[in-house]
Amino acid sequence: EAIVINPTPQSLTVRGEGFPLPPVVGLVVGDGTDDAAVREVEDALKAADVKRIERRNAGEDAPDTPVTIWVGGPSENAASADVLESLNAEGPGELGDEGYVLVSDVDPKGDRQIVLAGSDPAGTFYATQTFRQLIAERPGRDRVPAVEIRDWPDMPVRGAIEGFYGPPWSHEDRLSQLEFYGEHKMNAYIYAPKDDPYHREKWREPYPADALAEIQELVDKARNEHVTFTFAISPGNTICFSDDEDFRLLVEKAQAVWDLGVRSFAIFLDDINPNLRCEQDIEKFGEDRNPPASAQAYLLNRFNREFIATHEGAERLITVPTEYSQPGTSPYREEFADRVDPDVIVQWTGIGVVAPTITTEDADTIHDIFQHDLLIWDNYPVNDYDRNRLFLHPIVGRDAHLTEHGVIGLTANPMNEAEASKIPLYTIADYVWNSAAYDPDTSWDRSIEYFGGEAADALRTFAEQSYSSQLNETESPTLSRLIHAFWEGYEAEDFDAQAQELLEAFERVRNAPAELRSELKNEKFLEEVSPYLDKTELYGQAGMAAVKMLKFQQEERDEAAWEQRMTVQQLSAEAGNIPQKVAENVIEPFLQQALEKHDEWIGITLPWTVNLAAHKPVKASSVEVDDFPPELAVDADDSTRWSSGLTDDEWIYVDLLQQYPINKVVLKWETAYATGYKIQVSNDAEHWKDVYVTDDGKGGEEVVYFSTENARYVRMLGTKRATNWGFSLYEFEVYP
Ligand code: LTM
Repeated sequence: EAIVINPTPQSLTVRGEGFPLPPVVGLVVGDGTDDAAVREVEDALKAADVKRIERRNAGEDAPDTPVTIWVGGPSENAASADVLESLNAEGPGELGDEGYVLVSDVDPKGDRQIVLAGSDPAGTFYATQTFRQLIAERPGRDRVPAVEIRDWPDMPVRGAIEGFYGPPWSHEDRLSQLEFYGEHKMNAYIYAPKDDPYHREKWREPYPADALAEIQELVDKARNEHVTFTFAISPGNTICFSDDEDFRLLVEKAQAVWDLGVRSFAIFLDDINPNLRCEQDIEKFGEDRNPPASAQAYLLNRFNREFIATHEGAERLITVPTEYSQPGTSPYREEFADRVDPDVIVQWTGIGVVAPTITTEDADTIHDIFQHDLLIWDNYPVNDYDRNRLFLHPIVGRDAHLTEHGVIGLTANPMNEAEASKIPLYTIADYVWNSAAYDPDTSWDRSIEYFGGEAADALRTFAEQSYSSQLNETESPTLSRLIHAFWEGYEAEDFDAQAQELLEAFERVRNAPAELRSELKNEKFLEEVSPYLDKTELYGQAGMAAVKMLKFQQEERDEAAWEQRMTVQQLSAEAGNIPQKVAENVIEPFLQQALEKHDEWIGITLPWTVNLAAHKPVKASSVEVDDFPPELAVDADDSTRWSSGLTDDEWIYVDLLQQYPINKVVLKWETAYATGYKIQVSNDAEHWKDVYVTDDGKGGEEVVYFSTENARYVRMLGTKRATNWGFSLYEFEVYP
């Protein structure tokens, strides 16, 4: 049984067979041993079914137990050094900050010893996290392996930044995240939710008492997990940078959380209008090379000197400049670099807001420009810019040696879905701790096993349907591969094996949601991803029907194939009503292609007198009068009508429920309405293509022809109004 530890340790040597964990275990702690570390060991032992822990302080007689655990490095527990020596192992002295040694073995006297010794308390805490994973129940393992682990982090700052737009995480989400970070040796959490009003718009206002009470709890939790809680504030849109009163309010806000135990602060300047607004700033900085950068630097330095420097124990100030993602230099960046105090840490997203890759060359370039320590603000797996997607693949595309190029760490900006974020965050914890050993595929497999437990297979199938992003092109890796093989076989008229494999894969997709709902012990996750589960199930079922349809077709069982076809169409339409995206560009195109193959087989040529839009789902940008909903434009009744709103971009679109080759639209409408309009088509209701554009609308009954397009959605868009009345469309007809 392989030893699985996340993040992957820098060095792990197996020293022997190991030994079973007995019901009674001795624990020796020093006066200075980290409390959180001791608590972790005790919890881990209880979880591993140890019935009694005999605890002693260093200096007392060692407990006479079959296995003894020594917790604390040289600065915490002097006794552990002797035990390490008896086990012929070096101490953690050379390993640097947060490093640790974990040795479990039998000493020359035959005593079974386990030493968890950090180079500092955080290191000891991490040793206990590794120990917890080492003894966690695993099939095929009932022993504590005899190992020597010498471990340390690559990146000094490792963690997450709650820096997204949209619904902030709940208090419970945050507490659970902090625990997760501690377990996976991440040491940073930056509190910066864009839609916490007190963080941005209402930055001047103090937090209400209940919010402060929650922050207090988070700060305490973070401390227990060896996570630095950074309190961030984003005043850039409304602050007068040189104003004393504004500065006083900023300090007051910081002081309120300092009093709760916060020791790390960030002032963020991203996504703001950088132009100076107040007269005082214009007068003070207006003549500088780059006034916005100059004003921002003034504020940052003032806070750095008057707050950070005067508060003993405060960490280095963190900021993100307004130009955080651009490729090269600029007057803003140069001014910012020159003026901001050198000890301020500058966050940077990589090149691009969501950077597909972050290379050592990129880091060199940006470090040369900013001349400050860089902390990556990694916009993966954040999904605030695409709220109907999940990003669940492992982190990829970040170079293994960024710390040699001006980077001191990485904080990942996660999804609004906190629990789901843990799947990629697990791999991020792995990458930031031991970048050179990081392997995305194995890290992801471990993440799925860890998160999924007994439902890991179902979770893998589900997560594979949210696997692509700007960092990773491959969506649904298993299905994509099997679909490709299936079509190859289909064209060669020999696809029995491929069809069977694909059918089974779709069956797994169909079953995964129900399995997760019954077996995964994570209600919060199930709630977060509920619509994705629904859609996955529908797509799995539809995929199965599509494969069967083509098999029946091959067997010339026409009626059976037709029945499956109806199922495909029905399920695909149902799935299409769920806006969340699942297996984007994989399952739906497969279904459409399968339908087309069936069309070809049965020789469907659509009668071109059939109005495909009649009674199909329809949407419109607005309904001016309640009695005139868009359905009335597709009800095949020329006397009833949809009535639009009064803007210059009124659209109405119809979903044909599957792709058809279309080339004609008929509009029956008020002559007096729009003189300009366009007809557009789409297959996903997101990316639209113009097929007809005019500035010369006639009104009445207008017949519009265009070259044949395969499309599922068709819309018309009023662009130029003839009157200031609402727009009345009696009928919107679409023909093949
Ligand atoms: O990335 C930065 C520095 N700022 C914002 C984030 O708040 C936001 O979450 C991401 C992703 O949309 N993009 C940004 O520009």
